Amino acid sequence: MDFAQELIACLKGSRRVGVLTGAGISAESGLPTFRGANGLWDEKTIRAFATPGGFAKDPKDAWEWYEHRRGEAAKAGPNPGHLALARWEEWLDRQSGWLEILTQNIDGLHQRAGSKRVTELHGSGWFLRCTRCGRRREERTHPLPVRPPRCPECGGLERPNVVFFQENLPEEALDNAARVARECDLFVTVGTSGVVQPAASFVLGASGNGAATLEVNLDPTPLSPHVTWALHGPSGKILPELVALVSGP
Ligand code: BJW
Ligand code: ZN
Repeated sequence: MDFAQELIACLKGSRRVGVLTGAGISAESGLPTFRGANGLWDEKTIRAFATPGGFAKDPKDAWEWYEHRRGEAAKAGPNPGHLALARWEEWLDRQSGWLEILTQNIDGLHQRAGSKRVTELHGSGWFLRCTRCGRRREERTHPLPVRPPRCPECGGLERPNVVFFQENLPEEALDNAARVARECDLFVTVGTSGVVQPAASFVLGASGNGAATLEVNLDPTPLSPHVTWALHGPSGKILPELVALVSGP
C-alpha cells in the first residue's frame, strides 16, 4: 500500500480518535493565531497579558485584549474544519466508537459546531474566575459592562478562566488527555504550532502507546517529524475531505 492508501485505511479503521486542536483551526473563522503564518500576537503580547505577572501588573490592558478576542469569537462562527470534526464524532458514535477533542482554544467554536466530547485544556474565554475567592461564573455578555469585571460575591477582581503560562492545566483536563492518548487508535493534531507544553506532548504520548498519528497544519511544525502522516494545507479544506473518506463508501 502506498502512503495515501495506508492513511485512508487507517482513517476508515480507527474507532477511537483523539484530536488536539490549536488556534489554526479557528483561523478560517477569522480568528487570528498566535504564531505562524497569519499569527497576530507576538510572544511579547502573549507574555504581557497571558502570564500571572502580566495580568497582575495591568489587569485593565489584559482585559482589553481578552475583551477584543471575546468580541471577535462571538461574531465568528464554526468553519468547515470544526463542522467536519463534529460530523466525524457523530459517525463514530454510530459505530460504537468515539472521537474526543482536546482543544487549546478558548473560543468555544467546537461546541458551537456540535462537538460533544470537548476538553478545554486552556480554559474558556466565556467563564470568569475571581482572583480573591475563586468563584467561577459563565459570562457571555460582550462587551462586559464593567471592565475589569468584579466578582458578584466578594467584589474581587475577576480574570478570564483561562490557563496563563506558568499555570497548571486543570487536573480533569490533564486526566482526560492522558486517557485519550492511552486509549486512541489514531491521534490527530490540527492547527497547532506544537510548541506549548504540555499540550504538544500528547501526540508523542499517543504514539508511544501505539496509536497512529496525523498532523494537519498549514506548515510543517516541530511535531511533523514525529507523526505517521503530516498533511499541509488549511484545516477547513483538509478535514472535510478526510471525514468524507471516513464515512464514504
Ligand atoms: C493553520 C491554519 C489553517 C494557521 N489550517 N493550520 C517544557 C519545556 C519548555 C517549556 C515548558 C515546558 N513545560 C511547560 C513549559 C512552559 C510553558 C511552555 O510551554 N512554554 C513554551 C512556549 C516553551 N507552558 C506552560 O506554562 C503551561 N503550564 C505548565 O506547564 O504548568 C506547569 C508549570 C508550572 C509553573 C511553572 C512552569 C510550568 C501552560 C501553557 C498555557 C498556554 N496559554 C496560552 C494562553 C491561553 C489563553 C488565551 O488564549 O489567551 O494558550 S498561550 C497560547 O499558546 C494559547 C494557545 O492555546 C497556545 C498554543 O498555541 P497554538 O494553539 O498552537 O497556536 P499557534 O498560534 O502557536 O499556532 C497556530 C498554528 O496553526 C500554526 O502552526 C499555523 O501554521 C497553523 N495554522 N492557519 C491549519 N487555516
Ligand atoms: Zn470573589
